[in-house]
Amino acid sequence: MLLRIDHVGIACHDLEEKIKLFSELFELEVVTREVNEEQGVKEAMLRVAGDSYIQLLEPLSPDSPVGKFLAKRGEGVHHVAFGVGDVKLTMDEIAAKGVRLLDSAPRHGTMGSSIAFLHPKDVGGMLTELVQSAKHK
Ligand code: MC0
Repeated sequence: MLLRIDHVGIACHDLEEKIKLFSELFELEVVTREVNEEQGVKEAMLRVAGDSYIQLLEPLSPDSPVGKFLAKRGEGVHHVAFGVGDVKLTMDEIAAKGVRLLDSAPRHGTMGSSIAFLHPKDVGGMLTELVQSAKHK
């Protein structure tokens, strides 16, 4: 079902500061910077290897998912995203196992991907994202 760890999403207050930290510390290339209004984030993807990334997330507002997370828990790992071949199919397979989906249909994700989130309370406390990359569409 899962093809790879696509990315680890990290919530931060200052995107540029954390881009500097992660790119210098781990010698990572910044592949893209995007604003996703629907998800309420400004973000950057830093390639670790192949199609695996660190995703840095700064909220666009305090009442967005990442804004609320920062207020409650502070900076740190926000979610883990797994690559899948067909996000809709995987959503259906996972829903059939009784796990709550946070999206009823795939949404627009970074780098032209299609994404869906699973409720953290049903996945051992880990906010989980399914990612169908643009090249698998
Ligand atoms: C909340 N909880 C988490 C969590 N956020 N647990 C683990 N990891 C997180 N990130 C826990 C809370 O502590 C709480 O537990 C329970 O889940 C419900 O949280 P809440 O605070 O009552 O509810 P909300 O309103 O903050 O909603 C949380 C929820 C929401 C996960 C449902 O953030 C959501 O729908 N997220 C999916 C969308 C998203 O995160 N988008 C931003 C990344 P207790 O025990 O206190 O009840 S966008 C992205 O990443 C895109 C750009 C991409 O990759 O392409």
